Amino acid sequence: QKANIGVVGMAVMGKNLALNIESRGYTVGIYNRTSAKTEEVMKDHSDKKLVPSYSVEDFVKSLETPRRILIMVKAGKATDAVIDELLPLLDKGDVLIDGGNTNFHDTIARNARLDKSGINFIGMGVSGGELGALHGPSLMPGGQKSAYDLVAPILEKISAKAEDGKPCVAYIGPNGAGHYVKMVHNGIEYGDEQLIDESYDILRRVAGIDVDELSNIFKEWNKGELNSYLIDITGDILSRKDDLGSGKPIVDLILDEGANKGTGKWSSEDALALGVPQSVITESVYARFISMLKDERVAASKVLPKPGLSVDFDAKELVEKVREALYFGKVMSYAQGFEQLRFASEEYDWDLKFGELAQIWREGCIIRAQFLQNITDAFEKDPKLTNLLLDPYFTDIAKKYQDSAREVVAIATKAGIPVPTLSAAVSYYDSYRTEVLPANLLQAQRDYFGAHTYKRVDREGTFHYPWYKEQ
Ligand code: NBP
Repeated sequence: QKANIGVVGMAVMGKNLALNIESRGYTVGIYNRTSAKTEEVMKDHSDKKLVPSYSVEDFVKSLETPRRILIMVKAGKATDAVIDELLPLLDKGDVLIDGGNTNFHDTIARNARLDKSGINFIGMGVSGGELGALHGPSLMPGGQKSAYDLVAPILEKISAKAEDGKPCVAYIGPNGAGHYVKMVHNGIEYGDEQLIDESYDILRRVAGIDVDELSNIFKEWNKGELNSYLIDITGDILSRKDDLGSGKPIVDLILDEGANKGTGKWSSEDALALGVPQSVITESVYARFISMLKDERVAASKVLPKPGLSVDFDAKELVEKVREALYFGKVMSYAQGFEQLRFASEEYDWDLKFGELAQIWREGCIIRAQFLQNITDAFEKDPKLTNLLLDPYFTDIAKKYQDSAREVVAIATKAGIPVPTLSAAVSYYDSYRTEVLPANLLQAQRDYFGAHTYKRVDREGTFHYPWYKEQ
């Protein structure tokens, strides 16, 4: 019997996705460059409908046509190596799916290149880590719509299901759209994490709340409007003690150097390329970068003076204010993320369905959260909504929580606790709601030193001021 679909790459993600697909009643062909990995999978899962191959030729022969092949290898050169090996063996109409964390520019180029040979290429964002891959990830596939239709039944079965039973997968758009949306998802994930980390830092270092109590606070927050996977795991993390036996909270023994694999940075890079403000996510990328300068920070901590201001607050009230500030920050971050998606949809001609994107993030992925439903609702009410903040639900959050956000940023700033994303959120809100920004002075400066010209508020046209003429 031929396999219904093949998976290349038997590292953790490929193996778990293959097992997930098999568990939904499909026969799955599997292949890995290093045969030992395939053998190991077969040894551990001999009872499953898996068809192992130990050469690319046999793998391609093992699949029913049109062939559907999911590539789950390290993004970059490995993906190209796999495509180059497969390509001569494929037929027109076959579908390749790249489920790696691939840069969307690469996906656009691969889609165009393969399209010339009649091979369909889907770039698919996969979120939810290894457990998501096994039990139900959130999937963001982009490429030829006809190719998506060939794989949709499988993807719908293996994806996570939201509370209303809807699968967390949808056709995102042509060529690189799926990987782009996954990239912005990851950027939003960076923002969410940093906003939570700053909230923890303020409550711990300014309010002096201990780790056990902080765990309870996050668990409590998770019962309300902040309900989300990341708040949930934060409550759990803060309750955990050293697994090596010191009795200390594990968080106190983990080195404060925030690593990254690049997707948050890509998201910021493209926001810059598109000219769209995305300061909360970008500050979260910078926060990781500055955390990596551990030796410099340790040295500077001994030299650079602390602030000399006193801070006045009620600890109990501060907890609630930080909760409100965190939610405010999250709303600003998503407003920026969706604005970036709107700009990208226009620039790359993708026709993204914003409400649907929030819908498929409701389960399976790292940013899954109750409040995504509010985003879906907002775009369902008004598919042309320019900024989430203009939807009444989000305008109301801003109205209710902006003062807490301001106070928390002020307290943290006075106390010398860095709050790059919370303060970026407040600044973004204030910039976005300001009718006249000081860009009038900026335009004057540019015109002064570079004759760059400016527009006037009272008449049409382009003007240059005689700056060097005495008045
Ligand atoms: P890795 O990213 O660690 O990649 C290992 C796989 O790539 C192995 O199967 C390896 O084969 C194969 N490979 C390499 Br490396 N170079 C190759 C080449 N030149 N030709 C053929 N195969 C090659 O695996 P992973 O952690 O399972 O992730 C797979 C993809 O999924 C990545 O793009 C990752 O970014 C993405 N992703 C990961 C997560 C997660 O939570 N880990 C979540 C979402 C997406 P070998 O055994 O022969 O070395």
